[in-house]
This record gives sequence, structure tokens and C-alpha cells, in this order.
Amino acid sequence: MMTLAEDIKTKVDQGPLHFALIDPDKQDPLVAGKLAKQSEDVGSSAIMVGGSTLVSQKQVDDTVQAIKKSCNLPVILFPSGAKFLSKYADALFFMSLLNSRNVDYIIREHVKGAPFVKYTGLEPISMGYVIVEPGMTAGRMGQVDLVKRDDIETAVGYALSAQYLGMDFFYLEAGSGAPEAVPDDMIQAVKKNISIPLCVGGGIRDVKTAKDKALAGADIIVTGTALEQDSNIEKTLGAIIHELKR
Ligand code: 1GP
Repeated sequence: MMTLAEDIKTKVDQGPLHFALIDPDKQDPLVAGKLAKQSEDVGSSAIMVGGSTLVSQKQVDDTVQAIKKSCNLPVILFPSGAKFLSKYADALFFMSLLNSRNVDYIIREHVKGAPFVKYTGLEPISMGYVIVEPGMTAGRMGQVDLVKRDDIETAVGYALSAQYLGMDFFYLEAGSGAPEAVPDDMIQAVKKNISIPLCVGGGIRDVKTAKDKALAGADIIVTGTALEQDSNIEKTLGAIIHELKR
């Protein structure tokens, strides 16, 4: 049987995908379930669950369970630490925050969380995670040496390092709510240099931005805020996903 990582890789070969990020800290589990269902209805391909300000594992469990109950999309954890895993998810991005100054986020949290992954059978999907200016809360909480918006060489160096270390995916993050998303020329250069799928997130809230990032080479567009703040999912998220699938 195909793993979820293999399935995603096969799909991105046919065009860019959208993943919806739901932060358990931002709404009740019931609302999270509704948002996930709405995302599924407008054509999103997976639900990511995570956030930098979580306080309890129960929050994650409750949110993942509510999402699994209300939609059929795969649920992939996007954990900020070993405490925020849930056996009810399908997979997790086993991600290393490569430009953190704190070794906990590079490997030590992983050492703590790995036995849980083994025991529960969650599918680990390895990912190099790099935060670009402005970085927002993720940049502060992750104690990150942010990649400067014009420092394309460093971004490419991180992306190649992730690939050479054997990681399956690479993620360029500008931070949730970023006023500006990762620059197009940085995405272009990274994409040109790596052969693993490239995820881009942070500050993507409208059709034009999503389209520009996909044209620049993003294989997976991640949006969080666009889903949380919007009462008309069809018009925003729906329009973004429609554009990505054209
Ligand atoms: C997830 O940072 C993204 O990694 C989400 O960002 O909330 O700005 O869409 P937004």
C-alpha cells in the first residue's frame, strides 16, 4: 500500500496542492471539525494540525478527533514539540527546524517524540523546516536565525542540506499572519535546486499570492489564517484552490 508521503509526491507531480492548517489553540474542536469539512468541500488535499502556542496534548487529541469525525482528508500533525502529538492523526511531519538556535527544535524534541510515533504507528514524513523573515510567532518561539528575505543563497543551502540529509519534503515558512509571504525569487531558486517537494506557507491569504507562489515553484501551498478568519470559505479558500488546480 502507498504511504501518505508517496501519495502526496505522486499528486504534486500533477500540479500544486493546498493543505489547510488548523491550530487547535484558535478554536473549539467542533469549529475545527467544521473548518476541516469546509476545506475538504472546496478541494483542499490534507489538514495539518499544529501551532506554536499549544499548551496541552488534549487540545491536539480533541481537535484531531473532531476533524477525523467530520471529514475524510488525511490529518497530518505539524508539531511544535514532542508533547503535541496525537495517536488519532494519520501522519506527522517529522520536521527539523533547521535554522533554530535551539537544538531542541533541531533534534532533541524528536528524540522524545520518536518512541510515541513508533508505538502508535503514525506515519512520519520527514521534513526540513526553515523560517524566513518576518517569521512571526513561529520565528520567536522557535528561537530562529531568520533567513533574510533577500538571502537566496542561504535558503538554497538549507533546502539542499535537507535533501542531502534524506528528508522527504522541504518547507519555507514566513510565519503565520506574515504581512508578506516568502518571496517569489527565493521560491524559484529553491525549487530549481532541489528535487523533493517544496511547501510554502505564511501570509498567503488571497488568490494572487497563492498563484504567484505556485508559479514560482511551490508544490504545496499551506494556509492557516485564511481559513480561521473567513466566514465565506468558498470565496477565498475555494477561489485559491480553484486557481491552483487550473
Ligand atoms: C503555516 O504559517 C503557515 O505554516 C500558515 O500561515 O496563517 O499566514 O496562512 P497563515
